[in-house]
Amino acid sequence: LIASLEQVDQTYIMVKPDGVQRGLVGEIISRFEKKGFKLTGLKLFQCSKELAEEHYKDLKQKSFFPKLIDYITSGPVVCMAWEGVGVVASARKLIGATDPLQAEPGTIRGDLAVQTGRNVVHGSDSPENGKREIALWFKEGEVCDWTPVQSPWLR
Ligand code: RTP
Repeated sequence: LIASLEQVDQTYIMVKPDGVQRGLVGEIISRFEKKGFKLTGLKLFQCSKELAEEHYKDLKQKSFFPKLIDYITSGPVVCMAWEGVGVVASARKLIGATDPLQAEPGTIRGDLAVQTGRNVVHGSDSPENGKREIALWFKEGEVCDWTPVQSPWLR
């Protein structure tokens, strides 16, 4: 009916171990669903130290890196791939600032988190990193491309 002229992107969203432990998985998934994005990958997963280090390799020199790796590997995470127009930037807005103290109310971190080191969710920071991170966290065949039967207004 209506073809979108905008670029469709993919982003990697992850509920971090604190989000899983606190029972926030459904709430977090719900925010992306309600916004109008399409879920293309989803799994509960205990990640290795090696995978966490690869994911956060750009932060290797930071003083908080060892603490970050301990945090991310401390329990299962929920890995998600989401698709949609402008999904990378839009997801970052829904998530809110890295430091929950700076995150606006209405954002996931603004509503649900208190500390930077326990900020419940991750979202890719560029379309390139979205693709890279989805390939890193999901095996071939785990990401599912499907066509919604309704709602040409959103997708
Ligand atoms: P994310 O990758 O998790 O979506 O976070 P981000 O882009 O908002 O933030 P980034 O600077 O890439 O940092 C990645 C994660 O590292 C932890 N962190 N701890 N000072 C600290 O203790 C500190 N700074 C960052 C956070 O969990 C942050 O989300």
